[in-house]
Amino acid sequence: MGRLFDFMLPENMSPLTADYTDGLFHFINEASTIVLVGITIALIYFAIRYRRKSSDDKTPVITHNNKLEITWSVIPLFITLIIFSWGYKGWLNLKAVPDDAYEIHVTGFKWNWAVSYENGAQTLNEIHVPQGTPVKLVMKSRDVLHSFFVPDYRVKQDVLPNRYTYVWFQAEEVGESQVFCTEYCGTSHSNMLAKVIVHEPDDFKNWLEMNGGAGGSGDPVEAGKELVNLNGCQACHSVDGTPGIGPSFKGIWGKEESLADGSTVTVDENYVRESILNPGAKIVAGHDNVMTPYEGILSDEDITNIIEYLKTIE
Ligand code: HEC
Ligand SMILES: [Cu+2]
Repeated sequence: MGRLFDFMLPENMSPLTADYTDGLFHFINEASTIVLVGITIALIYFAIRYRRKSSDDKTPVITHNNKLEITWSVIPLFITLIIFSWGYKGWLNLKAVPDDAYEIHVTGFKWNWAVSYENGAQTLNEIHVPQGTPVKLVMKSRDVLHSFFVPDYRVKQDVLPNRYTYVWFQAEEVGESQVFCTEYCGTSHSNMLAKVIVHEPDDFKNWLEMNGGAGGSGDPVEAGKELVNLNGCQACHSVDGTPGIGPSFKGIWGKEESLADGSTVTVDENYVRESILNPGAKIVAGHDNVMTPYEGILSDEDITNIIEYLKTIE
């Protein structure tokens, strides 16, 4: 059923988490509208009824009115208590993850969302979930504070380094919902976007099986390319020469790179390795030190594969 303020909300795609929030949202807005209309009518009525009618009209001295003052204190107190207990119940509901929830791990980092599934499947900026199933996202950050927000599900939660946080939802319809980062986290914060992609449960199983088990093609260039895609390097590095937050990978191999301290360095295996594991060690001129170190995230073999891939980007 339509309500007055429906136009302010995106469609509710996860009633189990959204219903409390929406109910309270509508209550606050509708109650405020009633109060606004009531006050406006009273204001106009009093202005006309008690306007100055002749030059010797005198305003009587009124000190106070106990009944009136108690009334206008107690009624708002009750309204506030209703809003508080409603909000508190909704918050408890968001914190109480159903026992049978399906778990997916999400890592936020500048400026991507990396996602991993029970069988080792990985995606970047896409969270694949089964329809009609409670899903729990276990989240952490690799660098600064981020915040995970899906308006369609009415869930939002800070994502922190060195600590796990979580959200849950149950998407009832097959389709896609937008994810935003809602904690300012640097230059490309507004591009830190992802999609939740909802599959029918059987389709989800198939999708998971097809994507499980890390890439077995055995080709280092292909493996390197996949690593670059899955690790979000492209949020900052283009492969076609387009300038970005970081230098483009196009033609990078073997070139003389100018550094911020005025020196130069040849882009070779060791320089790339250091740039990935400890990006702050040598800063490329014209760029800021904003790359999050991949120490502990990419293995030696991963880096070797990435290097083989970089060599091919001409
Ligand atoms: C948050 C943005 C960001 C992400 C994500 C990122 N980088 Fe960087 N990267 C930079 C910036 C900025 C620089 C230049 C400043 C510096 O030297 O640290 C840089 C420098 C580099 C360099 C040196 C480039 C040169 O021309 O000298 C390499 C190599 C590199 N990054 C590789 C990677 C790889 C591989 C990934 C993914 C695994 C990655 N980066 C992810 C921002 C990023
Ligand atoms: Cu962010």
